[in-house]
Amino acid sequence: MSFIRRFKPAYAFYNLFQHRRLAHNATLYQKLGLRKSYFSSVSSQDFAHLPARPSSPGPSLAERLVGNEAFEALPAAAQASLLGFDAQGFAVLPGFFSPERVEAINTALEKLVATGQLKFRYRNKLMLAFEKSPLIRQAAEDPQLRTLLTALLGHEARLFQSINFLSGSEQHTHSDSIHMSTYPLGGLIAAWVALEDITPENGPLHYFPGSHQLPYYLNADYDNQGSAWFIGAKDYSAYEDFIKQRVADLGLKKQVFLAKKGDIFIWHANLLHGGEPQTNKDLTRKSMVLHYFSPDHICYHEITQRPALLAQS
Ligand SMILES: O=C(O)CCC(=O)C(=O)O
Repeated sequence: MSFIRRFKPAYAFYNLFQHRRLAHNATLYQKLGLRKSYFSSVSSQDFAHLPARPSSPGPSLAERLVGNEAFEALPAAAQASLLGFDAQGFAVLPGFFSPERVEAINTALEKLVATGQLKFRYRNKLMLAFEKSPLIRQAAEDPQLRTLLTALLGHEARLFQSINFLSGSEQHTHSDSIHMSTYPLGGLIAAWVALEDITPENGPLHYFPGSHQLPYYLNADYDNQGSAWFIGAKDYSAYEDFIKQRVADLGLKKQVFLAKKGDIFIWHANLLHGGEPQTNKDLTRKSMVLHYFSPDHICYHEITQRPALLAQS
């Protein structure tokens, strides 16, 4: 990584002009007695002296779900999957979005791409489509979905980011917590929506059931903490190699999600997951990942040690 991209004050300078989108963290810093400005660099190192988790766990998952209208309206299979979230680190909601809704999302997205309003970044990612399409925002903020995510998270689930794919992500196994971390840990949840049927050829999502119970592997775990002035110098591949080795050492068993159009796969902040290779490049792999943060948590990007900017409303 280039010298300037590692230089923390360069990020802080940019963030100086982002007060509206960063002020939420400043309030939480104050509560924790951290001497930090809203624009300052932040990473897990800043919280090393604090307890990793809240002392009182709150109501159980079953207490948060059962009796909840959004939960009671679901078929038994989806309910059972949600009730297994704490143990498995994921849940599946089969056919949660209707074919019509999925088609409307695909059409809105195609238009955004065709008109140049949305461009591919980081190879094949279409970021933050919901900021440009009210229809996609409505889907991402679907009240029933958000209620369920809030119950799983145990905190309000507020939409932070969306990523649309038209081809397989082919991302190596990782936990979202290396990219989007929180203090206390675990204040993030993701929903992955199949926008078409997914087959073994078009790069399905993979995941490791129960892996969310592993430690949160952060910068210090692969020796990438950097210094007061610079973020860590290691390439992202060093993190991927570290995770690959953990998966092998622990003998974790991978599963692949062959989704049907409209299915939703929800994952925990620390579930190891990624995208399988797309073996048939003639196919599309349409999907949308939605990340939600709890506003009660400090949200930041661990690798780049930047505070997370709230989505535009
Ligand atoms: O959609 C995929 O293949 C994986 C996406 C992913 O890993 C992520 O967004 O964190």
